[in-house]
Amino acid sequence: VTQAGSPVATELIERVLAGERRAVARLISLIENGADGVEEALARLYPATGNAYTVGITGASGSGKSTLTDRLVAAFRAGGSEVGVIAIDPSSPFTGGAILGDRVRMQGHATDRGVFIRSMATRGHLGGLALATPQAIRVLDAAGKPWIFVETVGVGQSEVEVVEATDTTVVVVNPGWGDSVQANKAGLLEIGEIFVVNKADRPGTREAMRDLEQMLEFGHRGAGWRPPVLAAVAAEGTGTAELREAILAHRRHLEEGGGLAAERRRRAADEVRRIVMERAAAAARRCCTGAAFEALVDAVAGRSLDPYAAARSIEGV
Ligand SMILES: Nc1nc2c(ncn2[C@@H]2O[C@H](COP(=O)(O)OP(=O)(O)O)[C@@H](O)[C@H]2O)c(=O)[nH]1
Ligand SMILES: [Mg+2]
Repeated sequence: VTQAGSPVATELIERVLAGERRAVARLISLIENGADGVEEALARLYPATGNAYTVGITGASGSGKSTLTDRLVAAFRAGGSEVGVIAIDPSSPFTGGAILGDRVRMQGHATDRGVFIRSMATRGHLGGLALATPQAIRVLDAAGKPWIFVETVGVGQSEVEVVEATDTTVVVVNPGWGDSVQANKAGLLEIGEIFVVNKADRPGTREAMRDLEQMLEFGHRGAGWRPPVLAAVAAEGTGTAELREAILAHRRHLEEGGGLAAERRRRAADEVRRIVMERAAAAARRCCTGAAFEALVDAVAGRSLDPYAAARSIEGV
């Protein structure tokens, strides 16, 4: 909290809109920390967003997402596009390890002004990743990055929500039966639009591709799009060009069929719903503390009031 009313300076917004790296980094930090004034800042950026195309990259930890993302960044840069990358790391408040790992792996682009790479934790942000990521994406979008990659850390529910908020979702698995089964269990087969069997230098790649194809026969929900299953050796850059082509093809598919606008509208509904639910939950948490609340609990515990009557008596619930 700084000045009353407008903790995020107008100047910072203007610098973000001008594509200034330090301003972009600063605003993402404010989002990450759930700082006051972020909502207002985002409201001012919002009209300048919607131009970026977003790609989510998910899969188990260690499957090669960062390595693959790094190669993709190079491929898109070679195609002339500026690129933004957000690497989500929910565990970083405790370890910081994954952030360092991503930075090291992506440092090939450290001196390229056309690339903005940012690791993001979500400490302090109510609603967590699912609410913070779209905001961070918008900052890069408003700053003029036409391609934005979002790399998740693992395959939990919040990662699924994160990649669901992107235009194209890439799911990375490794050779071997277990990975595809895990991806299936995590709900990734339903949301993936492109599948990559990375570490194809290892045995079992063809089997993994075939298993995936079979599971996808009845697992995918996207109308008119058959998710391709690709092989890659990210460590050597093999398969990157094919992955870029697949991303471009999926984008064309969405744009030509009117699906992109419909998808984004659906996501807008999801996001508003999520914000409303988060607000309601926060309001409920506030109501359930303090002396008046404790008195109600006493009454319920003493059997003079039933729990539903107690809940009804709390204002706003
Ligand atoms: N053998 C092999 N190793 C790879 C390949 N791609 C990435 N790796 C290695 O797998 C490890 C995890 O990679 P990383 O990109 O950090 O995975 P992430 O946790 O999914 O982001 C690193 O040691 C990489 O060097 C690959 O194609 N083949
Ligand atoms: Mg990674």
